[in-house]
Amino acid sequence: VLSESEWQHLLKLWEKVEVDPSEHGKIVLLRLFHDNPKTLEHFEKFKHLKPDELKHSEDLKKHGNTVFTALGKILKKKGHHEAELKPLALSHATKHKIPIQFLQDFGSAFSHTMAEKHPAECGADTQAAIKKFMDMFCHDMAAGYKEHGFHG
Ligand code: BLA
Repeated sequence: VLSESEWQHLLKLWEKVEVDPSEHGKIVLLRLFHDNPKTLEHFEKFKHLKPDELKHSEDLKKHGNTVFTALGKILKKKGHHEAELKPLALSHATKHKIPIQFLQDFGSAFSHTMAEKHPAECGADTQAAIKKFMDMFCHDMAAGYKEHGFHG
């Protein structure tokens, strides 16, 4: 459970992210694909692209926007995100089949990117809050996965 001050740190950071969610999403996803190349294999539309094509893909920006819009909606619920997570757990368990480990890898890529891009908004307190938030997200997604019989 996050404290009110931890949520405030995250919401303050998110004001920076919201200026350009597709660019933030793209950078985090490129980092995820670099850190764990297995994650890229789950994307029919990206896995055949050459590194340079991926880097300049408009479609990756579009997906980055999808991811970061969803993440922002979840974050703003400050833990009361059941309604937002339900469809996400369903699609990720039954359609995309994304192991929980990959969600954790996304969390690391997200945290590292934020620390690099927004150092002023990303002190030790905020980094700890990001970790708590992503742990909560992964935990709740895993619970949703189990309901659909996916033990990713
Ligand atoms: C699609 N992922 C989606 C969609 C949303 C998210 C809203 C479209 C709607 C849907 O299919 O449910 C949301 N994706 C997220 C969020 C995160 C994220 C909130 O990455 C991060 C916390 N999904 C993952 C991870 C991978 C992933 C880690 O969470 C990759 C390893 C894959 N998401 C993935 C794929 C699709 C998708 C393959 C379908 C993409 C497409 O073909 O359009």
